[in-house]
Amino acid sequence: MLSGWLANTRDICTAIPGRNVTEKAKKLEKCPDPSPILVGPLRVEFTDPVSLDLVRQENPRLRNGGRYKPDNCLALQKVALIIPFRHREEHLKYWLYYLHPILQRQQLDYGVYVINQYGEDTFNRAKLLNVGYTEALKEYDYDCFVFSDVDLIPMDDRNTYKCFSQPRHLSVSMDKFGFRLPYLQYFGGVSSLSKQQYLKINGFPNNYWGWGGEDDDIYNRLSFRGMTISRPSGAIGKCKMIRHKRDDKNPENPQRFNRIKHTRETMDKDGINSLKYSVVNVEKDQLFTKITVDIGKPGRR
Ligand SMILES: [Mn+2]
Repeated sequence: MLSGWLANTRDICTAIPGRNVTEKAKKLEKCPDPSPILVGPLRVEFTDPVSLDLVRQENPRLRNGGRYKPDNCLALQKVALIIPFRHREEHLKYWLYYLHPILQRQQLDYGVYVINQYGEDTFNRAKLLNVGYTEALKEYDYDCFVFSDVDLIPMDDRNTYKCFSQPRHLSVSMDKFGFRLPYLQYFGGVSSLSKQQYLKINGFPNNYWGWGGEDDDIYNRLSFRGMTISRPSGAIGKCKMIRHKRDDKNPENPQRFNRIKHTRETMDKDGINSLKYSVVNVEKDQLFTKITVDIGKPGRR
């Protein structure tokens, strides 16, 4: 009772007229780490369809563009969530349905960026991730980037979608792989890098067209720059993948085996410093910012 009364008194004091908003914002204390409102293991199923309207209704505190920050404490990190995308509307609905409440409980200052590859040429996941990094930074001073496939949903909200002192692999225990890592160097699915970690490796490769290999190239880059992979435990890192058929325009990349042998020579000239693309459209929804981009198509070599 007494502490409640004191808290109220303090609220009244900070509400003295004349104090401006910036001054009030400075008074916010840092959010506790870990967040005290996490619930742990979650039920994740893809049987009942969800609608964007339902997700909007259930997340009334989101600001336009899929932005959120806690209003009673200062978030520890400013996180941009980057989702490479094309023709996966159904998966995106589930992603938004499950992730928005989780990210809010994790008390992050975050924004969701869906990076939609324009046209029907071969898909290029890593290049879309580079675009997401660039476009998100144009909007806000993000210090952390979480790169997530659209079809992966964490099964425990203690798997915090933030950055760590080493690059983080978050999807360590996928149902698709029997809830284990397929191999020790695996860095696919969901990962996070701070701005500093990302720049240290010149971002991601732009020339992996089609399925596979780009995540191993990213792993090579990190290890060649002396970094190691941070991971949650297998229990906390459990996640579910939405079952789907291979996309038509995302065939296995036959060049990937050769490419990942040469990361050391290619990484300094192919990456964020050589990224070229053009923005075709930007859509701002309550649940996301969707940026449609023309990233070209595979060249020779
Ligand atoms: Mn998939």
